[in-house]
Amino acid sequence: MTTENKARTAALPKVVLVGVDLGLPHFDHDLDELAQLALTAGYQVADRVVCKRRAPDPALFVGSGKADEIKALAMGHGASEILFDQALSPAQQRNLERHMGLPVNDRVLLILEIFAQRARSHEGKLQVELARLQYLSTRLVRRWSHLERQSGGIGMRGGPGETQIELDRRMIGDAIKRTRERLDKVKRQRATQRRQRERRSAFTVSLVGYTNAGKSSLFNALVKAGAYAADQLFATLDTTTRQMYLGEVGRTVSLSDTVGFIRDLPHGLVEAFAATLQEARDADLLLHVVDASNPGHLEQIQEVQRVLREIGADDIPQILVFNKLDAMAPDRRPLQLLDRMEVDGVGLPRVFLSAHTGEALPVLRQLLAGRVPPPAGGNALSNSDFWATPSVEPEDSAQ
Ligand SMILES: Nc1nc2c(ncn2[C@@H]2O[C@H](COP(=O)(O)OP(=O)(O)OP(=O)(O)O)[C@@H](O)[C@H]2O)c(=O)[nH]1
Ligand SMILES: [Mg+2]
Repeated sequence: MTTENKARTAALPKVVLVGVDLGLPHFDHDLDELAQLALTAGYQVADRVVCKRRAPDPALFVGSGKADEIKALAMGHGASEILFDQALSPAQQRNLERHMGLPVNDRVLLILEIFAQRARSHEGKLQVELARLQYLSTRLVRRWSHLERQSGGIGMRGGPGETQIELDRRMIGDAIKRTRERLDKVKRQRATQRRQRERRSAFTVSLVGYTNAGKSSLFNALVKAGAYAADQLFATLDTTTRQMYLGEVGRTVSLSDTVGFIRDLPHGLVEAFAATLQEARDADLLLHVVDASNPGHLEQIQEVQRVLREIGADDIPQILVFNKLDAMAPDRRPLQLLDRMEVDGVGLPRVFLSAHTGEALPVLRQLLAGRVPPPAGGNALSNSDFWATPSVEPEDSAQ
């Protein structure tokens, strides 16, 4: 780390990360993903606490002894905030803040914060705004109980606070309605653009995948566009679409880079980003990009499949792109760069490649070329025909 970087990091607010192992299979014992989310949101991680519980404590999520321990640790580090890996209920968050005397937030808010920092386009901003308003509407009571305590005093019970809550609820409700209407308008514009594309009978391919898998890097490698790729979670929030010429078949297909998925993606965000994700929903083919060098990549695949089901895109043909081949340990390198892998009972073509070095990129292009039906007017194939003619033979997968 350079001196300049060190100084910059030292100035960032410190946080203590907390993860509670409830025996769920996807629990991240090292809290690495939460740490990366925290870094992306502009915090520095002072310490990590992991504890085991059979079930969350309804009041504090952790036991009160553990809460004391976390508080002492946070004090010792001079931390200004505590971040939980799991979603906290409004009551748990409120109780924890009282107990700790520090702001306590969860993964959901962290993701919302990153989205808010990243949103660039009109549509992206509206989407984040909607998700934030929805999140806020469930936490309103907390904010106002805080104000009540301040302005309360003897003889001032209830009254003003409650009116304020009512007023605020209504304002938030109105704001949600307005934001939704504006988003609907953008959605209609998108639909028009899509129809125009369809009229040109463009074959559309969408890049989907877990955040940081390398979707934008692959997008750039395929179309030589300048999409923002960075070692941050949610580097991309807006869908970018470019035409990609497949010289192999003399056809142009339309390629879209999309927002990344993540475990426990706040539900409001999935809903808010439905317009962006619509691009994936309407694609003829999905390139599901996977960071093959990530030890948790199998769980990440499952998470992406879950979101695809949620947005109704699970019936679209998929090619698995196992990216970051260059970063895989030599003993994990597959013997074949092209094979099939079973996901949710379906055998999917899988290609190992590196968006960085360009290794095996031509294999993917070939695979794509083999899947693009001839231009309209020619012998156009339906999706099912397209899927019934795999150019790759089923094989036992290497992993
Ligand atoms: N070693 C290696 N790193 C890669 C490769 N492709 C992408 N990366 C790195 O992985 C990180 C994430 O890449 P992005 O292309 O931004 O990933 P993304 O899937 O678009 O991420 P989000 O937009 O945040 O969802 C960056 O640091 C890239 O440099 C690759 O083939 N090899
Ligand atoms: Mg990206």
